[in-house]
Amino acid sequence: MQNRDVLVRRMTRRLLLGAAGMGGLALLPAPARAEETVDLRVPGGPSTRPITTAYAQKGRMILQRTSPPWLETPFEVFDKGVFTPNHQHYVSWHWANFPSEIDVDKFRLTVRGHVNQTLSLSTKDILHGLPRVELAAVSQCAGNSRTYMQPRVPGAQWANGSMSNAFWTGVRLKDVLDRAGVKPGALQVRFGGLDEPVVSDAPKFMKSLAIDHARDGEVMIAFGMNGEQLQLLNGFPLKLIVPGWCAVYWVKMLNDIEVLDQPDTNYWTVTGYRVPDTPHNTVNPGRTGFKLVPVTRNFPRSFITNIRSGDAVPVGTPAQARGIAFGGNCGVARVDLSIDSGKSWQPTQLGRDEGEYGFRQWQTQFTLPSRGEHTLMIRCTNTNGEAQPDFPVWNPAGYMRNTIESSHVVAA
Ligand SMILES: Nc1nc2c(c(=O)[nH]1)N[C@H]1C(S)=C(S)[C@@H](COP(=O)(O)O)O[C@H]1N2
Ligand SMILES: [Mo]
Repeated sequence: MQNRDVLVRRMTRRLLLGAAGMGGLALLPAPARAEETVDLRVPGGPSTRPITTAYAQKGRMILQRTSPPWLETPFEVFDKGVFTPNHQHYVSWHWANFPSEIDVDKFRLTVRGHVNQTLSLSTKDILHGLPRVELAAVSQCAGNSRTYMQPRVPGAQWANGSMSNAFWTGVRLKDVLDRAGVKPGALQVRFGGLDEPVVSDAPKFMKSLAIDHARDGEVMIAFGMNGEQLQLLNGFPLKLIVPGWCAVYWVKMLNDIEVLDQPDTNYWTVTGYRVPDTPHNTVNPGRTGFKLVPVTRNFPRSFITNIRSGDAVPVGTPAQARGIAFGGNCGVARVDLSIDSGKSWQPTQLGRDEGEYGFRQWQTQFTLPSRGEHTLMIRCTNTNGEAQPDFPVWNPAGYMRNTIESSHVVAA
């Protein structure tokens, strides 16, 4: 990320060139030929998925569904650095009906509802009329890692790659709301994008935030990711960034902001994306009668990225372990490794802090004392003192899966 200013200048110029750079992207690729597959090591299978390179602006991705696209970041990408390259940033949409081409000269972001003045902002207004802010943040689908839930639950069978970290550039949502002038009595702010349901009686995708959250000065409207304009599949030209919160709130192709003085009753806010109101949102399979609440923030997680289950590790000599962690809704305080199935833990060294909402690299050396099978475990504790659970989170919708991750290795 050197030369950030140069990158942002270049991005700005390109964004203002209009649709030229985005014109006519083919969103529906040729049917995937499963020439290359990846083994996600899903207990009980099916374990393999095709790899695709057929999507506009995207490189090698795991194909979970063709249309609307669900493209997963291959796990080895997380071993290469804390910022997920744009061409491998995961993709998820609810409805297939979204534009493949956007004329940025015609594009407008509307701010309306319980405000003094309705706004219709062009991309130029956003790029040049408001203070610019930048921040690293992990976008994680609430369904990330769902495929590892046991018993299995319906929904996108994501492995651990429906998460990505980027350095976002944009403007504060607060500044945009202030310009419209929020009236007293405002309760929530609802966000919608250019995508539409494929059938008319299905609910348009929208999400809302409480008014104080929307005005916290951190929630932003991004036009850049990792020093380039947003990729189309990731929400070009504007995307809401809600640092520390689940990606379902990060509305893509954002073109409508509505300040509400009544609670939002739309499907995606009151019915979709809900979890048990229990610690860690977990319940025992089969249990019923619990209260459901909306998914909200992220929780701390950590992964070993350079060693996989089944790998051989030399016995009696130091080996290197490394990976990534994130604190959820705050920074990473520590990441600890266990090489004896969780009986004892050793601290790891944390890499550079790129911002509390982003990935943090960790690394350490360890020595396996004896031949045979060993279980490595990795545990993140965040700056609020919250650690990963040592049991697997489970709920019927398969959201917010979390546990201390294990790798079973063989010392030889
Ligand atoms: N407009 C719009 N925004 C959306 C969605 C959507 O369907 N439409 N899906 C949400 C969900 S559930 C996820 S996980 C993220 C995925 O963002 P990405 O494709 O940029 O990775 O977008 C969120 N924002
Ligand atoms: Mo999601």
